[in-house]
Amino acid sequence: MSAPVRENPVDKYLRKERMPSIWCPGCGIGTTVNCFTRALDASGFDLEKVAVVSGIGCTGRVAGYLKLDSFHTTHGRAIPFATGLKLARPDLNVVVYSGDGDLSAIGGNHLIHAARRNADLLVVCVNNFTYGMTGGQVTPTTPNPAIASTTPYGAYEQSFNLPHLVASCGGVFVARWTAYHVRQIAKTMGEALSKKGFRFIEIIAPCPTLYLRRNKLGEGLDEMKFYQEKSVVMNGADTREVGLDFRDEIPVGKFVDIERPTLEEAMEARLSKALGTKYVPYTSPGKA
Ligand SMILES: Cc1ncc(C[n+]2csc(CCOP(=O)(O)OP(=O)(O)O)c2C)c(N)n1
Ligand code: SF4
Repeated sequence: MSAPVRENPVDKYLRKERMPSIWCPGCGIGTTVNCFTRALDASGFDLEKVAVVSGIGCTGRVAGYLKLDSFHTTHGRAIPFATGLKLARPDLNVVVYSGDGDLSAIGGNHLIHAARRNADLLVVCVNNFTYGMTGGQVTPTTPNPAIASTTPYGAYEQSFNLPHLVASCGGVFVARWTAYHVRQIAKTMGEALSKKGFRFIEIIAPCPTLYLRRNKLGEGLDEMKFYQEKSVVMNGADTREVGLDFRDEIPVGKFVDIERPTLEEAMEARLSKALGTKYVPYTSPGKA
């Protein structure tokens, strides 16, 4: 007699009919999705009220594998799509899930303005330091002097320190972990899901197929060992100090957790002050 098969507690969050995923063995993206489903599981949120928006790329595929209202949008446009969704349906918890290239290269302008406005979004950025889906080109986060298909002699441009970029533009919650820190990611995602305003979680993740191979850094497991050895927990660190160098220490933790009015709150406060009784409060299907 065969033993009963136990259901994986995260199965109900996944579109299993779409499995297996496109992700390569050792890729860190799936690990982050596992953490996200665990955060949802622990949060007890009504899943009808959680929406995920992705752009393009290997990370952009996350939206398609989650059994939630999920949207796979165009390259770099996940944040404006999500901002519109949130304004139309303020009752939704809107999560943007995308890669470093999608968010900070073609989508960089949207990233900084959403943080400045304090748009009520949780943004999860899987940073593998490369354009995975299109063959390993250099991105704004590729550390100097890593090899990419477009920098065969090593990257030479200054790379973005994403936590500092977002914090300096006004993000209210900024954290970084690596794909090795699965419990911390799930806990931080849970915390961020419950907070209002522009929340940003960067997850440093392996892309064995392109970034690791090109830089002769081994397999996904080797990279996990590297994250274990090189990560330094620096909760509350000044984000100016958390930039990443090639193969040097990786500051991780929750760097920023502040309060300020969200885009919608600021708009309502300003308009009701300016217009007094003439102001008609904003209504929508999700808002009385
Ligand atoms: C307007 C436009 N330009 C370029 C592309 C090609 N493209 C698809 S995915 C991608 C890079 C994605 O990289 P990243 O966001 O780092 O995600 P990863 O694949 O590494 O997870 C690019 C340039 C596109 N789809 N649309
Ligand atoms: S190419 Fe890289 S980022 Fe894309 S699935 Fe493979 S390992 Fe992951």
